[in-house]
Amino acid sequence: MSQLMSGAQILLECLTREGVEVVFGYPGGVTLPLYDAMYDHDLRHVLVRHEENAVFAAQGYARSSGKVGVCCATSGPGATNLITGLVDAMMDSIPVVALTGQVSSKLIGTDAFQEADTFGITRPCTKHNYLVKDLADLPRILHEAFYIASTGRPGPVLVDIPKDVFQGQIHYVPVNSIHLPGYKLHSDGHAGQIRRAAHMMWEAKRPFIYAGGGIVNANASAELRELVDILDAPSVCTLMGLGSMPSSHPNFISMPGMHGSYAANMGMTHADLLIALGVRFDDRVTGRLAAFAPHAKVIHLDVDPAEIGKNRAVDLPIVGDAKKVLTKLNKVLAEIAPAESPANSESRKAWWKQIRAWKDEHPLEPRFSDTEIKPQHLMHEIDRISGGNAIVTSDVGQHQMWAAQLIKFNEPRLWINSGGLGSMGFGLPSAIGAQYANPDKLVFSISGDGGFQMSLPELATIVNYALPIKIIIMNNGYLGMVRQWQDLFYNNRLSSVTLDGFPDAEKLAAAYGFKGRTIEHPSELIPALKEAVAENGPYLLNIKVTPFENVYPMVPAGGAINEMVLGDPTPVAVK
Ligand SMILES: Cc1ncc(C[n+]2csc(CCOP(=O)(O)OP(=O)(O)O)c2C)c(N)n1
Repeated sequence: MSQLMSGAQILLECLTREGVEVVFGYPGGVTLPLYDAMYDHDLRHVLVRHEENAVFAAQGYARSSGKVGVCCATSGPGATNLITGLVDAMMDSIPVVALTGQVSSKLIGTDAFQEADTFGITRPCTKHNYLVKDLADLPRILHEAFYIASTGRPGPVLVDIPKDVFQGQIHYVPVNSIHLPGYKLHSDGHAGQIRRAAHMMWEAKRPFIYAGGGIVNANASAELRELVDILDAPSVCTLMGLGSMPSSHPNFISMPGMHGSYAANMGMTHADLLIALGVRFDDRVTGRLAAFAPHAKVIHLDVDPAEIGKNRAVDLPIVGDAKKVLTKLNKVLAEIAPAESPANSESRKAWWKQIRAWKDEHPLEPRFSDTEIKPQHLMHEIDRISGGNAIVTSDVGQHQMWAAQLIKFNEPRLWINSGGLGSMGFGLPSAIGAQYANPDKLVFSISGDGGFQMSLPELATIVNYALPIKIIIMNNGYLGMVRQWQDLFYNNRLSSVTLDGFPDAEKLAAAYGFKGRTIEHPSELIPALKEAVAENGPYLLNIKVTPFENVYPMVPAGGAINEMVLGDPTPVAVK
């Protein structure tokens, strides 16, 4: 028997049916009916301090758990504050459902108080969006939103709900099936192409696996590892894919690209077969596209057909879900495995010898000093204390690149950062979502002194919800990554990159009711990290590091990825 319910109650019922545990949000005038309904409901709502952080927190929840993250904002400024986070989720293919309030239906188009065209504004920055015009459509739309956000190539879906839709009442009839004839999922992969790919993989002399965030999204890490083991091929993971190969795996090389390792970039450049899995040939990885992997045939597996050939022409496309396709591929590879393993062939042996030589020539290593804390030293110690098992969220800048280079991950979904959009302010709120999804895990939030100050108000949220996040500020006194570019490409004319006036961390944390401190000597680093980890609650550790350290290797913008600056200002072009 159907029940008479308000739109707000129906929304909460649909969220419950979708298995939603928590919504990150901020209320306002038009969402009052929703928040009133929440008063009597079990659904947890985390009140953040800015809507942008609601969507970042929802992303942290989604990225660390694989479930859909949910955020909520009021109309007008509440909704527009979500934009950066939505674009961010779109760029990194993160499943998020954003619920926004809208002015009452009859006021739409009248420039009503706090009216913004959320539907129009968010059209290009969501996978799909809806404006609910009729309460009867609300349950269907909500379930479709979750389905679209989480299937195929994941992404953000926004549902804009006018106030009268929240307030209206209807007999609620649960929606049990989804019918979207225009939304086609390509999941299985073409059997012929999979077979052809398997042959190419066995025939290659210098195969190289290039795995990305698509592997994480598809929960296909185990299948990726199996593929790597079958082929005994070297493998890199992009910034978005880190963790999908355990960092300790002998075939794992590191991250490729602008701040990737020498061996990763040289491997890409000299491979004769690039096995691209859930990647999008991002310019930060490829460098100058015309010079990228010039000797390689390319196999490209992606769930989104629009990615095939977008940046790099491919020799063999496979459109499908990475988990399903890799399962089939691994089976075919085993079936057609040559009697004489190619791993023993002279060319494969020579390939591995070369890769190892590149690794040894320029390894990614921490740097140390007796007098100053080197940023790399900091990441090295975080790595040691986390043992590859902690969740590490990062902000954007130099610290992000050093963390990606030097912190190891045993599993996917531990490394959480804004890859595509590169949104400063992401680190702290995404840690909130990640800690919420993983209450028993150790969570480090690493930010620069710049990015931290973009999301600093969330310290209150962290305290309110007793989240024991270890907040690490890599404080170099500068907008470090911008300073680095001004140093290297603008004659060190440092323009508006100095961050004076950073607050006393101990007092700042104390003002919010928890512990914090500042350290600046290398001898303090390990004890301070241990103290932070031992603390029951959150801890704010402000770490003053060498101010003028640059991230290397570095491929200058527009350069080929084998033209790395390896710590010396002169580019080293390697054949
Ligand atoms: C919202 C936003 N604004 C500006 C930038 C451009 N930007 C990229 S890195 C960076 C500097 C970051 O400085 P900080 O947070 O101190 O980190 P560091 O590079 O020193 O590690 C800036 C300004 C950005 N990525 N995001």
